[in-house]
Amino acid sequence: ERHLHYIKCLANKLDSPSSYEGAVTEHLRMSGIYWTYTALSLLVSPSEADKILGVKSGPEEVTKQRPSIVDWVLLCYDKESGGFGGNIGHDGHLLYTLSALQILVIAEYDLNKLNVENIVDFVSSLQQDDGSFAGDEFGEIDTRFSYCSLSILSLLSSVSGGFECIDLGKAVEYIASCQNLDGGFGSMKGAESHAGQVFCCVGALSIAKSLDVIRHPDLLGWWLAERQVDSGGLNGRPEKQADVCYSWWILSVLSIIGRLDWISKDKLAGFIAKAQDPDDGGIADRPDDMPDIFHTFFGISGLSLLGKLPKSYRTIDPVYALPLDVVLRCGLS
Ligand code: GRG
Repeated sequence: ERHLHYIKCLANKLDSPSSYEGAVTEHLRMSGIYWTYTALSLLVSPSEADKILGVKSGPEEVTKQRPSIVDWVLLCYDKESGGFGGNIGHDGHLLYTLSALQILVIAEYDLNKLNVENIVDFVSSLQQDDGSFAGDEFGEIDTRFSYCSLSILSLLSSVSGGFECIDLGKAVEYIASCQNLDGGFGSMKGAESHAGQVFCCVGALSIAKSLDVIRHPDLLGWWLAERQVDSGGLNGRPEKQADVCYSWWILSVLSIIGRLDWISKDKLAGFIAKAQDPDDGGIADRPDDMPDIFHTFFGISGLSLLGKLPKSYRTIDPVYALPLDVVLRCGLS
């Protein structure tokens, strides 16, 4: 109930042009909406989530102030690049193209109505000779973008040629080359292992049906399990502070590689519970900090993977970070 209250209040604040929350998240509004919508989708029924946020055509008082979420997402399409931007008028980027598609598939939007060919061209134009992906025309390379590309193409596969437009073998080879001797994966070849990047690499390999290229899955599982610290929380790399968001980045991978029992689930659930705001709802990065929607989403998703939410709630898919029923409806598993 309290998290629902938090999400409703946040949605209203984002509508206010003078709110602090609105100003600091302006550039990544698309992902903010994906986190909000998905978190809400795990707490209430699809129709209630759509009604609360005004996803299709909101309650009258909401539509008067702003377009429905679906219309807003479509307004963020950047014809020039072929991808979606983080806000209206922003350049297309893989990060926001994925968030846009995630919102649209939860909302059951007809993907045939999109400019699918141009989105697919946008993704394939960003693949480099070594199989890696840049996030946009400015060329930053990161395994986050390998994940985004494969997830986008997979979500679009019912209305496109799937992975035909890229060199999938090279994409897999590049991701495999980012695995380190400690078992983890980094943001690029030779970069330090980081739990967020491990999610991107293992998630992408799972989408590519290539989990078999992971060398020493037990070592990877050990590195991930070592991230649990005394408080019960998980950190993203050795000697760093625990943060609720790693509940998602790490649990998703442990779930994908079938080693969810390698950490203490009760201790982690206790850490997430302590990071809740007892008055206003929402979840922070760690106990006694201010809640925000990023940590609220990943905290709720972590609890879902831990099986700590009531049985009647929708569960989250560890690969696509979408409600499982949405992934199944899209024909993906
Ligand atoms: C669909 C869920 C989903 C994701 C899309 C964008 C993306 C793909 C994945 C991001 C993965 C990632 C790199 C997550 C880590 C985010 C984070 C908390 C980074 C903080 O890094 P540092 O170095 O923090 O500031 P530490 O914890 O190492 O001190």
